[in-house]
Amino acid sequence: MQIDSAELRIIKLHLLHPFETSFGIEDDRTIPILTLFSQGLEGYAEGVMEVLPLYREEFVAGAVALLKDAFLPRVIGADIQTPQDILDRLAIFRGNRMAKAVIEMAFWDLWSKSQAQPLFVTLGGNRQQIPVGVSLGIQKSLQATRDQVQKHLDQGYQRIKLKIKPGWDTKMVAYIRQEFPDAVLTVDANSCYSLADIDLLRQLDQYRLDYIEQPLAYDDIIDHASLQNQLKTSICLDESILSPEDARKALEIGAGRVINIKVGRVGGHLEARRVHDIAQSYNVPVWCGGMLESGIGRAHNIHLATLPNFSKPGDTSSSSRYWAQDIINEPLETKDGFMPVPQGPGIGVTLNRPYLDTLTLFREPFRS
Ligand code: OSB
Ligand code: MG
Repeated sequence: MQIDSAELRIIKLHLLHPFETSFGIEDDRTIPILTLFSQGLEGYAEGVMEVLPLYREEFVAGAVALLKDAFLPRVIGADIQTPQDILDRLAIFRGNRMAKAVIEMAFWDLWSKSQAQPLFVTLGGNRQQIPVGVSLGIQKSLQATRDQVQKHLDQGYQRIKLKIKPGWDTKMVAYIRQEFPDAVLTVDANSCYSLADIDLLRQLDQYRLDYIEQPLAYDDIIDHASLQNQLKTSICLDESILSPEDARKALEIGAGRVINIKVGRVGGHLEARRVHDIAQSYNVPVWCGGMLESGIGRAHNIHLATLPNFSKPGDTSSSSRYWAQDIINEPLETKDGFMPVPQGPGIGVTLNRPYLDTLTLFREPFRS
């Protein structure tokens, strides 16, 4: 397919509730949204990088500069046959996988639409709905945390992930486990501990957590392997895994027993599927992570999570948990702990353009 043109926007969307993690509090998201145009069809994707490099190194202004000055000019006007062609055209540039993913994912949407197939079919998935959990940010009190857990269990969410940070960890987890003896619970540290915290991390072993997500440094696998050897609870890697090679090396040395796959973090659907396959070859389950996406990124995540080794509930919870109004026309809402997979062509959701325009901070068209 010839990529005729593109449009890059940056939008700002306010979160219904501030989201606190060990690296900070987010009140809104600033999201690059890319549309690729070909033969009257449109493919959409969003960037998952944060405004500042608080999660990994990538950040919105850097990604937008790369997309405008380096990545889009290599794709617009080109004849692209497969998603691999996009990766090949960008391969001379190192890293920056979140920025690359924006183009790669928009192409998957376009490509699936050109075949009149939903994205999950093009990707090779075969589920009509996927199991969903919820990621709860750090709350103001133990009571507020308990109320949030209760509310989301009542809504059917199949796993509750609690964000932790130093001073908000073992006591909180002990309390929540005591209040909810049967819930599937996990914690996510977002890299706020080191091996010097081994005593604290070992205490977490007694709460029957399904896994501990990214306890140690964002760029580490060696210390995670050492920690995994000293814990009963599985470690789940998030930030540390940027590529299929990262996944292979981490699993080879035993740095964890679960992987959180974020399609943006690893550079798009093709690379996400490769991470999925490598994990499967090690008998390691994966689940689909989230980055507080709008409906565009959320729909992409849902399609990806139909692949068979996504065997744990993902962070693909209802759009209405995040936004008073989403930028898409279709609802993306869980029912009884499952998210239905959109059945239309491509990602199966359409843009609410008038609303999108009111959120747009920047907009630039690209032609060959
Ligand atoms: O570590 O999984 C994470 C949000 C922003 C940055 C990092 C993470 C998260 C979440 C939220 O946990 C997942 C979601 O609900 O989209
Ligand atoms: Mg995480």
